[in-house]
Amino acid sequence: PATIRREDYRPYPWLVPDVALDFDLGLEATRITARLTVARNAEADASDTIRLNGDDIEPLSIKVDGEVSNDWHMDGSDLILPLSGDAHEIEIATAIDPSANTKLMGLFASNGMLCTQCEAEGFRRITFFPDRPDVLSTYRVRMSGPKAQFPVLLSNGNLEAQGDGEEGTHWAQWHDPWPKPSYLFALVAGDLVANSDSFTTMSGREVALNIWVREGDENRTGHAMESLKRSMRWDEQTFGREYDLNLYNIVAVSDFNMGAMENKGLNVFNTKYVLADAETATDGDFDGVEGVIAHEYFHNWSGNRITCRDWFQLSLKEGFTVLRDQLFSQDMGSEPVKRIEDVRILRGAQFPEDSGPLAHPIRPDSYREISNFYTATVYNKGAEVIRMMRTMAGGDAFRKGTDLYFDRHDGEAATCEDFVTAMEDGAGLDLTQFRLWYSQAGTPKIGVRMEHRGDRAILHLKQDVPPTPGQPDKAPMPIPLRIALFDRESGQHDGEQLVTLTKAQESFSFDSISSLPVLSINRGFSAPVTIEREISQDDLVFLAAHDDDPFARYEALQDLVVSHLKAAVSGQLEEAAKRDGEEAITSAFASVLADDSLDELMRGELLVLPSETYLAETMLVADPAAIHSERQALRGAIARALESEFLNLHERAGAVPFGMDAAAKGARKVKTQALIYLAAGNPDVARRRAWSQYEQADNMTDRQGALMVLCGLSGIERTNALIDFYNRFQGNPLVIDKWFALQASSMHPAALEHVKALADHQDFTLKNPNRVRSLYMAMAYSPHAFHAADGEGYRMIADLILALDPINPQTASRFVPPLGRWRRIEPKRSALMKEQLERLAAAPGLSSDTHEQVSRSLG
Ligand code: HT7
Ligand code: ZN
Repeated sequence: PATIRREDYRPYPWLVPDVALDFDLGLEATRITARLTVARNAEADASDTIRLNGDDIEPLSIKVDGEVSNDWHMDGSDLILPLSGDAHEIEIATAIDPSANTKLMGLFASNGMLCTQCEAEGFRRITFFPDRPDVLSTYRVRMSGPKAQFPVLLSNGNLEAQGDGEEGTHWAQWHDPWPKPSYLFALVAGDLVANSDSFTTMSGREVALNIWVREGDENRTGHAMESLKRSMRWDEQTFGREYDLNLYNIVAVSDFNMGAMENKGLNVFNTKYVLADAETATDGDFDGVEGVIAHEYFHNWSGNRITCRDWFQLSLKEGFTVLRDQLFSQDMGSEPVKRIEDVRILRGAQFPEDSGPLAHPIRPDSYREISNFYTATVYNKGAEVIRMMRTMAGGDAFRKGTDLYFDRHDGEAATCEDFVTAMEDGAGLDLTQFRLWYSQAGTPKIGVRMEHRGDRAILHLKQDVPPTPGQPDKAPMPIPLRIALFDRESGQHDGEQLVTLTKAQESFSFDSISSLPVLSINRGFSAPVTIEREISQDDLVFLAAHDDDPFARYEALQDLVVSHLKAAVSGQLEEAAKRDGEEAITSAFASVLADDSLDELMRGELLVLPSETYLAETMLVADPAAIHSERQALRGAIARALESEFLNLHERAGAVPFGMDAAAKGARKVKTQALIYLAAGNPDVARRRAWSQYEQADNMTDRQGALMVLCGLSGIERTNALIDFYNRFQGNPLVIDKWFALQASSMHPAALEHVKALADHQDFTLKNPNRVRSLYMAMAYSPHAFHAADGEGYRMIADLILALDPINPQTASRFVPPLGRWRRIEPKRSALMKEQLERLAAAPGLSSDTHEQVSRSLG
């Protein structure tokens, strides 16, 4: 398809106030009749035709105002109808085969049920329609089908009527009173059971809640239901947002391209984000369920009540909703731990995107396939940008801004600019320069130097926003930095301050400071930037021990490790200096292990070494093998020096009985961290301990942690644990996904061979996105296997892309970005990566999704 540009936006010439859809359901054949009332849009240029989007469908019959029309033509896959009057009724019949829909967009079959995914452009695979988010309609949906096969019939809004039909069929009619764009339409038909509950809203309205799953899975929906109720209450209390229907349905499906979808009143979820119990889900999985349930619920206001004018505004709903789900999870659990986790995701996924060929602003200027723009930049950097507004405004003023935004734009298809203006008006901020965060891509690099003169401390800051594709020159952006100046004698500071760097270079002066302070900067990660500070190892050790901002403390420890590993990888570190560095890091880790003031969840976070991907990101050109071996070597050195401490930690944490409270979760976290270190320092001890942790586990967190460690080691324990795990959980697809992923992402020297064998396993299929991701995404993001020196990992990913592309192009195209890093990898591997991209570019019949990513990656 052609490139679509933000600047070309024009309102649609027609309003479509009402839509009536009639579905005659069948797994192999579903017939759809769509009736649209249309009226001229006075705010758009007049047109004597109407363009209705289609994708892979044909009109079976068309009527205009009740009369059969033959006066239509196709323009590509769009249907063009002449319309002369001011208002008309259009009726179009189409037919589709949901069981053949392997793209999982539009109406598709999954496990014997029918369900839809319409965001972003799936509705046009069901019927011809102005499939764009600024056309808002009320929907009435009637569906009928065989009752035995589809006993449950669901759509958006409220159930108006239902009944039995002829020959074992039944029907249901749904009406959604809230005008919505087509991407929020949903339909589900299947043999499902519900976990039902209710919620009373702040104004006293009773909302029926249902989580629909396949029979047998209902006892694993309790956490999702609790998370939903907590989200509903939290959004009332924190953002003043109340739910607006009397029914909230969630359906879990096992074949899904993403995590979940916020369709009005009928969310569709990947089973991964609904089903959880202690035996089959880790603590991380539980957190994932809570976060995604909250995210989709919060979309009811940030996305559904106020939607996007066009897909360039995607971050309007996604960035804001990610921020809202992050704040919710912070409130439900440990705030600093959640913040560290979110920053780790940003650095692991978004920073590499922002520094590579696929970099784009959070509000892109052009695209060919919108599904390629559901990115960490739009979602996670988008959330950081709104978080910065919150930091600058303060919590109360920020709430005034969001209140005004919700008030002013309720029922509209809005823009990022509308959000920023509401923030200016409601929160009292001047965001003139801040708007650059919406238009400029790239992660700003902030140079930091502290100087002491007389009784003043002077903070010198400079910023550099690197060039990105299509944006060679950047203007300075406002960078809000929370800072504190520590007195090195007392280990105290006089209070945190917010400084906002707005120029390319700026200095900030602080009076009555008697000696050079230790600077704590970007506390709480107040800006999504890279800090390049001139700081000694001693000062980092000081901050790692004393900083009262948990994020900054974590950061000091990370910086200590990153700077050491960067030097080690460059090969320029003398033996003595290397030992000094290892000792400083070891003693910082010893303090973390000994610090009684830390809870175990936080201790667990502090013990996580920076990932290989993040380390590579800090280097202009990375050698993945050197990064891997130096990181492992450092881990081994820490582990050998602190072996008894890690053994004690493993023992102490192992004695904590299972529970879902923070203390028990923390114990599980450090237990596996201890094993990870022991595996690097003393594999024999680790193997024995991991095996006994595996065998004795009464929950998935301990079992998976132990299996993960065993997967990276060789020996009979590894084999036995893998066999046991598979047999124990055979038939539970989400757990078998873990079994695939653990092997594919392991540190085992033969990991690549394991992936090859697993691709031929009877349980492997390209038709299920979760299964594909569990094997190949795990491998593509495991630097060890992916970057095998002979290029075999790259070839395997390219082979996968070619095999998957005709089946599910959206999922296939998501495997291109790891290869797209080629410019930042050492020359030999870089050439091998590029070779695979060129092979893909030359492949005939590549989907537009994959083609766009490949050509941008090479461009
Ligand atoms: N808003 C939802 C996006 C989504 C999606 C996009 C493209 C293809 C399939 C999809 N499934 C869901 C998810 C969310 O952000 O909540
Ligand atoms: Zn979302």
